[in-house]
Amino acid sequence: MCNFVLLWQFVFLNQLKLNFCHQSISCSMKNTIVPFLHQTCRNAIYPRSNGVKRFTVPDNLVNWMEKYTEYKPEFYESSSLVGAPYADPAIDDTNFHPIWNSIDGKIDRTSFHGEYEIRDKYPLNVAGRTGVAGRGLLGRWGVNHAADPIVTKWKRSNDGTIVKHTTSGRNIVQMVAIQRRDTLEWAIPGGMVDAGEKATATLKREFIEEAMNSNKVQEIDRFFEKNGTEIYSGYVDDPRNTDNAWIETTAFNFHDDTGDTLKDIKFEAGDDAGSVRWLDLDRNIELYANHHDIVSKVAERLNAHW
Ligand code: RP5
Repeated sequence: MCNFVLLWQFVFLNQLKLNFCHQSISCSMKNTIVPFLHQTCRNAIYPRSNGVKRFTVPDNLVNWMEKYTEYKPEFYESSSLVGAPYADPAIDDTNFHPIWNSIDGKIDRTSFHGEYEIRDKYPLNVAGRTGVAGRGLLGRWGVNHAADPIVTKWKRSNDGTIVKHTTSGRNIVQMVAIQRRDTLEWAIPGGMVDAGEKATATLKREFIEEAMNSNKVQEIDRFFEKNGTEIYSGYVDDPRNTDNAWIETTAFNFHDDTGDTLKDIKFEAGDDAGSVRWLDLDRNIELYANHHDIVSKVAERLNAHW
């Protein structure tokens, strides 16, 4: 099954490369491809960096294959990473011997987009230039794996009937969204995969930590076990990405079709979340990073309003 999914992804991504080669970033000698142009991690001040300005990267120079001789991005690495248990050592640390593009002990350094290049010791972002070198706020050099649980139910009126959208006539689906404390944007309640952890375990752990504050854990455990469907695995256009460190996620949809399982669960903002709420899905919602594109796949899967 797993091999089948990987084969399908390979065929699908290569098909995208053929169909949308003007938009996709086929980075190189190595066989990496991200089927969209990253935006959020370009041409701005790097988050929480005290003003580190990203080097300007025009659309046509995102691709590493394009020559950009003037390109001299600032190197930035947050001091919060020094000695942090979730972080790699500095790239020059004599005890640091990463095995790139591999499962390196407990750390998954593989990319969903194929083999990435290592240039002068540094892994190169699979989606191209970002305007900042180093790893910024991200703990791992290269791929930083995350997991995103998209918990959904149908919007219902007080008498229990499903609410349809007045224009599209389709059922409205709602997801549990959190408001991130760092950017105040609404987001999927996802988080980073810990060393040695499976992404499927991260989905549940992060959802409980961020949206439930640990109530009704057993109910959510059972719900997650029975209802998960993978809807996306790949690059996240996260504002923290750099030339040498980036986020890739595995996103699952957990849908409560009858609404019975989730109705008794009280959602409460945990750890990194300022607030939590049911959010109606619609193409006009604004979400963190490229979560908008990721949740659009849920609406499509459920044939819901978008
Ligand atoms: C996004 O950041 C991922 O999609 C995931 O939702 C999140 C993980 O980072 P933290 O919430 O742990 O900061 O790129």
